[in-house]
Amino acid sequence: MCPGSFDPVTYGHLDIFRRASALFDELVVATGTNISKSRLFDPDERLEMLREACADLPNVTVMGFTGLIVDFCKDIDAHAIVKGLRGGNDYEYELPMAQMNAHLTGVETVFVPTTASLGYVSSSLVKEVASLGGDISAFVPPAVLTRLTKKLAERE
Ligand code: COD
Repeated sequence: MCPGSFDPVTYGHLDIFRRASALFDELVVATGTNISKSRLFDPDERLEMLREACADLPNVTVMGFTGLIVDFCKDIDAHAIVKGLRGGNDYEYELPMAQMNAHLTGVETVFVPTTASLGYVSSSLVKEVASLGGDISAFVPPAVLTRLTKKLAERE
């Protein structure tokens, strides 16, 4: 399973889903809540955007989860967690989580390196650039761009 906040999903995430879906028979993309980050989209909106974005990946299922990631893995019988790595900061952040999750249930974490041209893309930067009027059409699918533009306009 490939977990994240996906607030919103970007082409960086989608690149990881596409490549992970080629490595495994089945991939569950799961949107959860990162308690240390503030959210723009609610869980249902993030699910809808993910489902639209993954529609052309036949072995990918999109789900939401709450609570511990390892418990969700048990519930759906997932034996590996897939995470994208953009660089050293991601590694420093992800390594202890991978080790904690392995300690808790033995589930393995597989790290997939970002595609170089997408290594600077993050949901946070996309939201910041969009909120200040910048063009983010290169970083998110058109349906996400539409929702993000609407959401930011509602907030003004
Ligand atoms: N290229 C490649 N990978 C990328 C890119 C990119 N451009 N952008 C993001 N990624 C990767 C990230 O490195 C991450 O692996 C993944 O995509 C998701 O990113 P985000 O930012 O959407 O998601 P996070 O990091 O906020 O999600 C965190 C979780 C919700 C997965 C985490 O908080 C969690 O597991 N929560 C459940 C509670 C739990 O079990 N806690 C204990 C953990 S030990």
